[in-house]
Amino acid sequence: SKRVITFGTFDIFHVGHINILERCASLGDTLIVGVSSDDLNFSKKDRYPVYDQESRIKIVQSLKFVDEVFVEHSLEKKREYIEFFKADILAMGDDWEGKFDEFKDICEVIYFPRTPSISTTEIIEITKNI
Ligand code: C2G
Repeated sequence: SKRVITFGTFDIFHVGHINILERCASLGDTLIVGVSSDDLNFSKKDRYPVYDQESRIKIVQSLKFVDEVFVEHSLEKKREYIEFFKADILAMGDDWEGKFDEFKDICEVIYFPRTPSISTTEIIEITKNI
């Protein structure tokens, strides 16, 4: 049975997030999702997510095609997470194309095309101007 792992912030959850998680789930039998912590986001983007990690985790956990959820505390721990959760496949959106190829020695690495014209950043920009 195949185990798939993916990572993301999943802030202001939208259909692009559903699409990628659905595609990830279709690759195997078990889908494990690393939801990035509030602090990881702050260190990466210099702002906290709109929804805190507890809420983002609750949303992702409640999806029928997601089996396990954990907090991703550091980008540098990806290899540890893949090994700890015994993932056979790492799948991500293609905004990360090539970025995780270094893990091809321990799992299959797959990039899916992003859902066009929807993003958390765009939702924030649009709602600012209402
Ligand atoms: N995504 C997508 N289509 C969109 C928007 C997002 O397919 N229109 C995908 C991204 O490619 C990613 C996942 O949804 O695979 C989560 O996206 P983000 O929440 O933006 O995650 P990110 O901040 O890139 O966090 O370790 C990596 C980080 O945790 C990734």
